[in-house]
Amino acid sequence: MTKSNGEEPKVGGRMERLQQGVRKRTLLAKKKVQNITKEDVKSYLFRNAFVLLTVTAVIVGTILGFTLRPYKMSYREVKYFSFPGELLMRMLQMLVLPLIISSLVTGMAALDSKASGKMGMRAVVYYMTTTIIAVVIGIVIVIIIHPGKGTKENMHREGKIVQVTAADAFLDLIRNMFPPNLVEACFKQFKTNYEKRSIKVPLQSNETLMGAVISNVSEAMETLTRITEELIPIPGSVNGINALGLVVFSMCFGFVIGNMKEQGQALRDFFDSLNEAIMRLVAVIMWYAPLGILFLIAGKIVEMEDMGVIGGQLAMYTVTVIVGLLIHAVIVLPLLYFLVTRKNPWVFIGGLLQALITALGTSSSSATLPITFKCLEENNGVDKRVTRFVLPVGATINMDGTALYEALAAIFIAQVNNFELNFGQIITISITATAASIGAAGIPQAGLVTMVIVLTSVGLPTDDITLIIAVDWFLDRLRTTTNVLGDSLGAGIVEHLSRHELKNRDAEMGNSVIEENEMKKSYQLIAQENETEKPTDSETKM
Ligand code: 7O9
Repeated sequence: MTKSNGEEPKVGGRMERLQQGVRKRTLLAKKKVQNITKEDVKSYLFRNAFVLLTVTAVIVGTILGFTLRPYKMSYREVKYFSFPGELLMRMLQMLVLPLIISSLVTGMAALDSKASGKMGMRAVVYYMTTTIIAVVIGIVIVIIIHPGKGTKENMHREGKIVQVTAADAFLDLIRNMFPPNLVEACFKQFKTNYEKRSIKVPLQSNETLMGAVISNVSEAMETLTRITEELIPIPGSVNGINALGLVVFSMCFGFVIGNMKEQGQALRDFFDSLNEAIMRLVAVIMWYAPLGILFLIAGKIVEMEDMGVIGGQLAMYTVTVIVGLLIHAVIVLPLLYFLVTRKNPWVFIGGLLQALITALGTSSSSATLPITFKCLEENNGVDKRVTRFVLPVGATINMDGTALYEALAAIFIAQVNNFELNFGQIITISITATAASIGAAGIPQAGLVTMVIVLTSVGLPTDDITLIIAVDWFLDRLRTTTNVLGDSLGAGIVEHLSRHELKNRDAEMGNSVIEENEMKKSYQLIAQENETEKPTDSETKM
């Protein structure tokens, strides 16, 4: 600053007042630090009660599980024991359906087409980037560590594999995007089934008989009577929410009522209110979550098979997956968040702790969705218009952990088979793994099915999936946690990138969530200041 205050009295005065304000706030903060009262500690504990309780639940659950293991409970007893955990799953899943519909409809309706288009583009670019990075990490890690030493003779096998046709799975995915019956879409997915049919090969025309191909009569007779067996695709369905169909419908519906001016107001209010009500129910369920998580984890530990079956290669494979997921979740995603927003990713992740632990306990990112919403909106203050729009879509199509896992598993299976993969095949695996993670929610009975598709794409034996099923339940939990983290950081990043559009929209509508929060904060501050000291002359003039 070269100019003196005297030259620009107006600006200087304003600056001074601003600095005074800042000084006063720092003083206030310092005072607070100096005398931490019992109330302060209490309120801190209360605010963090959920997180503390949840972390305790994980620890207690693990200890309880390992203490009960030696008693060798029967299957029935284990099921009774994990009952409180089962209840948590049911409660969470109960909320998913109304939650995704109401949040997507209001999320879309709250934005004009330009803003939602831009936000959608950003989200999709984020999803693609992180998924591709995840796949690359998976491939690089499995090639470096090389857990499959080229024998599978004495490896434990478990489970059975269904064969699927990639083309039919893909068509099912597209079909599921357009459910013919919305009510049915809430609990069923379309799935192509197969039926064996014996069919006589019909003779096309006289030409065949007389043609050069069939030269004598006996051969012609044989052709006439030949019966072939053919697998015929027939329409069928499996139980489970058709997330893709509901997401597509809700987005279109929200978009339409967003453009309906006054006529759409009733619907907008309805879905807004529905969303609010569901979030209140989530708050209630969150109190039960630690207990449920405790029993989910303890139950799983009691239930799991002896670790004896996990031989050298499978143990190495497990370690490889853990390392890959850790690199993605602890280094890549936080770094990406930092690079884009320039904010501390660990503060953000700290706010998500409960969602991450719930993901670990439930091994389902869709069941965790209600908690993810709550954590992002309340602990991290992410704008509701962003979470409502980005989180359901992320839960449906953005699965970094799954993509990393599928690519890594495919190459592991190639390694145990001594199957040399060339560069082209590795690229094929990356593409199919990415596609599988995006489409998983739309493919009936995904999970193993997508794995089969990835393996078939490069001609690997699908039966070898049975080699890795023994550890899948455990790795699934870690994948799910990575998926939830990816979705949540995505919401933070998209909010940061869309902050200008959101602000502009606020200025138009005057109903901002951010502004509301900021207003509340400044009111609180003013109230505090008034409490602690009487305003000085210079302040009253302001
Ligand atoms: C993992 F948006 C929602 F909430 F409605 C929604 C509902 C259902 C979103 C997704 C789904 C869904 O069916 N998802 C799904 C995910 C279906 C099959 C497989 C998977 C992959 O699951 C992950 C994995 O196994 O790697 C993981 N368990 O993120 O939940």
